[in-house]
Amino acid sequence: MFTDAHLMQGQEGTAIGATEALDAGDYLTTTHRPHGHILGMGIEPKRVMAEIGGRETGISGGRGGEMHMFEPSQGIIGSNGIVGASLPHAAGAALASKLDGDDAVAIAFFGDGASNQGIVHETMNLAAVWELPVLFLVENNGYAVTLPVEESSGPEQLADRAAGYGMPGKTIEGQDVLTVYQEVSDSIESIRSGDGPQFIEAETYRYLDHTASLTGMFDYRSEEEEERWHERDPVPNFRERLLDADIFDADEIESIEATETERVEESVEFMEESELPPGEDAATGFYQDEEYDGIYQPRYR
Ligand SMILES: Cc1ncc(C[n+]2csc(CCOP(=O)(O)OP(=O)(O)O)c2C)c(N)n1
Ligand SMILES: [Mg+2]
Repeated sequence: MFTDAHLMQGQEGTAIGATEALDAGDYLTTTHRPHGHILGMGIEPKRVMAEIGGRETGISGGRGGEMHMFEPSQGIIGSNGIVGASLPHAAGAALASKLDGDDAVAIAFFGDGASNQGIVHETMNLAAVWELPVLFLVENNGYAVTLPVEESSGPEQLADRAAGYGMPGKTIEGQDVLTVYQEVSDSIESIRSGDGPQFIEAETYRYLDHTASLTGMFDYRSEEEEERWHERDPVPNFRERLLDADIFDADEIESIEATETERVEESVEFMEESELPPGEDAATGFYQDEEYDGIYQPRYR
């Protein structure tokens, strides 16, 4: 068995910059395109790869696939196949944090397409009214499957909507990991201090098609547009910045890249060698059981 995947190459700057700005104890909810966020939270690549492959060694025991990846002990309360559902889940975590009096912040990732869902507006409004400690971060990659954001959304910038919810909003360059880290850190600091929710629009781009199985099936983006966004590719641009600032030399960068490539290859091998969950155990972990203690922990780990 091999499930399809919503790949996120091109969006690394936003995923890594934003997750790096979170503290231990904070919460994260994400979308159908979650790999960067989950890896950014420190989950081992082999557990993510195994989940994509439906293996028992995956982050959700192979029962969820990429759209149901959870690790509550590390604040990950889920990737999600329902477009827009990451927002109410994050707001719920933020409400719990506020009621408990801890200083945790929740971050909800969502897409430009999701930003037009009814539940998104309802959640942002209520979060503002209740002054919840939550950051709404829309990854505006320009498209919902093939629909351009200009044809789905009214405002010039999605962040312009923040004023209508009664919260601060800003549009940032999502392709530069350091900018994202700085901007998200600033917002989180303000949210943690009790200033209420904020809205960030990160401008980004996905280099591949909506899902792996849809590769090349639709012609909706010009070569010129794709080239323009490749010039803003977060990975080589960050490599250049590290070299320019003498943080690493070329040999060190090469060695880091070789190590990481090997980690990815080992993750694929790990997935291929791992077992599928046993059929008789297929429903385990789906429902609350007697051992439920408020924090859901699958029994099959
Ligand atoms: C409520 C709902 N409607 C429709 C879909 C089908 N669907 C899955 S992803 C997607 C596009 C989402 O676009 P966007 O929010 O911009 O995220 P991106 O794929 O660009 O990361 C759609 C329409 C769904 N999963 N859930
Ligand atoms: Mg999109």
